[in-house]
Amino acid sequence: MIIGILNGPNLNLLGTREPQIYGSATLDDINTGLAHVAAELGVRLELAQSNTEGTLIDILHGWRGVVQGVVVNAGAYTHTSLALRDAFTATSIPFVEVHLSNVYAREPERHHSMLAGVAIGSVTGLGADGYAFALRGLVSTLRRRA
Ligand code: CA2
Repeated sequence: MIIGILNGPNLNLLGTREPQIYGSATLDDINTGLAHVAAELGVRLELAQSNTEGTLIDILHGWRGVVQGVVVNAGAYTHTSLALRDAFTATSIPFVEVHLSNVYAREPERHHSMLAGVAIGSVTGLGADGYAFALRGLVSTLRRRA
């Protein structure tokens, strides 16, 4: 099984600013942790990050028939991008949404997710650990469905 890990805008800068909101782990740290979990679960990972909405959509299109599921932190596009939601539904790739911060404890404009309604589930507010929880939950859901 191959799982895509998709990160959106500004997440390439993790660990450099606002550690009180996003923690001190860099995206590389998160991906290294995920590689250990993937090895334990016996799955392979495809890693991608982009600051551009269209590129995130192109990445998803390219993953059709390649990955069996996606863990996504779409950053601020979570709250705005109908196009990204359409890309998930158009590709039929099952996914789990993850957020480092508890978006529901933040500004109202972060309370709505364009993706949550078509996701398997969401993990929010558990910091970098949330990615590992999302990966475990995604893989176990896909295996149960198979
Ligand atoms: O909590 C999350 O994971 C978010 O997806 C992060 C997004 C934010 O727009 C969402 O509402 C919640 C922002 C990512 C910004 O990343 C930074 C990285 C380094 C320094 C500052 C911000």
